[in-house]
Amino acid sequence: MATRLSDTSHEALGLSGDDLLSMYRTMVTARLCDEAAFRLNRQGKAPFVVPVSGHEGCQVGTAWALERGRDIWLPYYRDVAVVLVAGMTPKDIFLGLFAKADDPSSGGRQMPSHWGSRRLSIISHSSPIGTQLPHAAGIGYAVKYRKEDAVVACWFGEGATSEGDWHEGLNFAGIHRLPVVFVCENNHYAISVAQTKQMAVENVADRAAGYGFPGVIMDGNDVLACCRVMKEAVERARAGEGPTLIEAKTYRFQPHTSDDDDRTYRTREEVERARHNDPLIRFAGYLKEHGLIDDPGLQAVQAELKDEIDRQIDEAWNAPDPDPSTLTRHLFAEP
Ligand SMILES: Cc1ncc(C[n+]2csc(CCOP(=O)(O)OP(=O)(O)O)c2C)c(N)n1
Ligand SMILES: [Mg+2]
Repeated sequence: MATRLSDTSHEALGLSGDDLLSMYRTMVTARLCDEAAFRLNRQGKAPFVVPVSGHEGCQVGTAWALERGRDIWLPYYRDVAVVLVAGMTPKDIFLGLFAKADDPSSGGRQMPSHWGSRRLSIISHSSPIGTQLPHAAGIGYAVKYRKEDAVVACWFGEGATSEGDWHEGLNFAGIHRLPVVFVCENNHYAISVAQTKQMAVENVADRAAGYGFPGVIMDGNDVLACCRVMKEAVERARAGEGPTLIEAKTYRFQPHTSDDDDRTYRTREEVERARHNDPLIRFAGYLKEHGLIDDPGLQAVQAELKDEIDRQIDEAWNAPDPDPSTLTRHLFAEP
């Protein structure tokens, strides 16, 4: 597909030029974290990497519509850019990757990419796919019951929508008109299983009708389109009008994880074609078109962020490991 500029204007979304540059920087940060994590994996320093590359547009676009300190975030393992918007730093991400004592998600106990932070209202998820959906519905129920001022957002892949948990979560949210936004990042694969082998419908969003609330499809590589759709869904939730299911059509550029060989189930030509629709390149085009940055400016952002991320990675690498005497903490009652 040809590179195409966003047809959603930032002015219409209430976003300033500075907001756009921050969004772009967050997307670049996520991409650079991926590249660094893969390098560290090949050096034997990072055991298991879950890449984000390709999903930065839909992750930053949707997460940007939430408010830190007010809303509740239930990301899944691929959501590096979502947790950056929620307030995690690259250092936090690499503390988790290296299983260090100060890993905010679990003190080095969970697998990498199982994000969690009480301080940032990020709810930790389990490895079984789709378990965060009933959690999101339950938290949405609590928010509504206690008349709290929060919207709950829950991200997942299209593969998760084959799980019973997914359907139960949406059904419950629809019945009780809960303030939850369900965000599907549809990259058309669940590891090696193509979408056509996962479901007999073309759009995940069509399934929302079965639960009595709207489903919206969006171009997941257009960060501003994602932001617009998410803002509308968040407003609906805040106004007490119930949940929305939104579906971002996107693509992952890397294998499923550092343990996957994607050459066994998709052609290099397919991946190359998808790269022509890279959300970073498209957003850079939008920024240039609006006079917010030029090519040297883009290169400077890239270089500055790379230095900063490398510095934070060094800090994370040199941080202390968990104390072995705490091995059984959170598992057994302690005297
Ligand atoms: C219940 C369950 N079944 C299988 C797995 C193995 N598994 C891990 S990730 C994954 C693919 C999920 O695909 P999708 O939801 O589309 O997200 P994506 O990784 O494509 O972003 C699978 C099958 C699992 N973790 N849990
Ligand atoms: Mg998928």
